[in-house]
Amino acid sequence: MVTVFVALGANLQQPQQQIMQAAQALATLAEGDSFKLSPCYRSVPMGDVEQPDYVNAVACFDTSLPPLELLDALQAIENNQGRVRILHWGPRTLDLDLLLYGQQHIKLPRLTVPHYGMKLRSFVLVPLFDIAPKLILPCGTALTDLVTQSLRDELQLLSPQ
Ligand code: ROI
Repeated sequence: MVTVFVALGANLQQPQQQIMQAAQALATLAEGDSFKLSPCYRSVPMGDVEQPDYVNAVACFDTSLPPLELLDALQAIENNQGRVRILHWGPRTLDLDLLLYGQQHIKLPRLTVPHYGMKLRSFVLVPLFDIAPKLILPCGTALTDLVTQSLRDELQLLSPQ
């Protein structure tokens, strides 16, 4: 069994509802009552594509699924919520990124863990900190050393729906 962290992002078709629906689906992958979901945040889109603001959150749970089976399960949830990817870095109804799989480093054609961009993204680090303030990343960095007030200021905390 490992503890995994998954980033959720959506910016189309009632994004906060997309996140809550995805969280329910993710919870079915969790062992016991291990499932946790951060608050949702509104964030300005990263990248050059003009698109609506995102809603982002992070989930954490224990699972006995191996990495690629977990990835398949995440992609099935994305597809079930009507994900179509028209543009690389473009808008989407739901994006689920596997951030961390225990303390493992994984490099496969389909999957790189830890997620390559996570240490630079306020919309990942801040909700991750909400649910795991004491987390040490596999590279040895303490999450608390990465989460600054200026990162928090980039996000708008949303009320629960
Ligand atoms: N920007 C924000 N704010 N949130 C995301 O989840 C997100 N996801 C992406 C890109 C297009 C990189 N930008 C994003 O995939």
